[in-house]
Amino acid sequence: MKRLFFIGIRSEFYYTRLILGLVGVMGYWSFSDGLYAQTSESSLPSVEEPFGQQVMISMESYAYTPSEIVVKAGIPLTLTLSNESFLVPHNFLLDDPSGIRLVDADISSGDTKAVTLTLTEPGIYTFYCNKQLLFFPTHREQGMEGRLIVR
Ligand SMILES: [Cu+2]
Repeated sequence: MKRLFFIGIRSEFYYTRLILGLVGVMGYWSFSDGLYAQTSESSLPSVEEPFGQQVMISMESYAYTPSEIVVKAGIPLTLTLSNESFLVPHNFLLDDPSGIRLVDADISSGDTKAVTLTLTEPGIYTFYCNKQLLFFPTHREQGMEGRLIVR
């Protein structure tokens, strides 16, 4: 299972964030769980992501890549969903830990859609595709599902 540890929009905004962090304009937080241990900015004060969290998810037959995503609670999250399948429609259903549907997005073959939401409760959210051709198993049953871990 592939893992994606979200670390912010590094390329474009890294230096802006670095400078803002150094002058301490917007405060900072620290993480003790090692989530940022692999980044060079881990020891520097960091500002809240001013542009939110961005995650790209590609949809194939029958999988999401990545299928496991770790994000932070309370910060807007934009999921950009791309259907890479040829002639196969997919959807993206996201349920919260108690099973309440938060996102229901249909994405046609070759299309891309962005969904923005803010998840305030830490926990394990599940996402999957329930499309189905005739009497065949659903896409979820064929492996098209994943986990969104909110910390
Ligand atoms: Cu599907």
